[in-house]
Amino acid sequence: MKKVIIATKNKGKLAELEAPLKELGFCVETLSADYPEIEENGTSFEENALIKARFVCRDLHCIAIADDSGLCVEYLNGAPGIFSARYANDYTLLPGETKDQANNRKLLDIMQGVPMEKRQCAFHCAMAVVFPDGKELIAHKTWEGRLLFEERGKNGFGYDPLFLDEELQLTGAQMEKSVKMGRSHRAKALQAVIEAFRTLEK
Ligand code: ITT
Repeated sequence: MKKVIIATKNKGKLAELEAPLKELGFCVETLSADYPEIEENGTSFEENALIKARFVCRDLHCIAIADDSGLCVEYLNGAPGIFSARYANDYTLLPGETKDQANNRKLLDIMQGVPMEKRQCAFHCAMAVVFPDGKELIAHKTWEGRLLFEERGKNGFGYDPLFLDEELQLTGAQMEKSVKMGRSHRAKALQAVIEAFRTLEK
């Protein structure tokens, strides 16, 4: 069985990647809680995904899979984009507030007064797989939707409560995980790299 390490410290991502990789027959390992932060100094989702996967592959001598993702809002010229995880770093957390909640609060503040017809947005995910022999696979997929005026739903993570899938009329946080994994940027990118992986093995 092929061993793969998921190079993420984000529990939301991990929850979405671990089960499908196991179902595909991989022996999945995760990073320890005290694993060092990897500096994401790339200028694109692809660069950052490769930085993370290369670092972990070289450090732990194992196939590594990493995802760099974020929400791009058209009205904000693509922000927060690659800075999605750190968007509200300039905000002081309210008592009991998580970083994800602060990011959502900042985005709602910045988008205050912008009407629904100008609130198109898309999740992006670049997924990278790096092999100890130097081979690399990368895929970049998106999930289009609209930014709501308030949070809806309790599932998922990050910007999910604000992201409306217009076809289903549900936010990412109102969907069951299995529904999100049938439609999301991450699910599509994972599928693409797995297909490329299978082709490599033939
Ligand atoms: P790792 O680098 O350890 O994987 P991270 O949280 O720093 O964790 P990113 O730099 O890729 O990861 O930032 C992704 C951010 O984009 C994440 O923190 C969420 O806020 C947001 N995001 C990405 N995918 C999402 C999804 O499916 N639903 C909601 N928010 C998402």
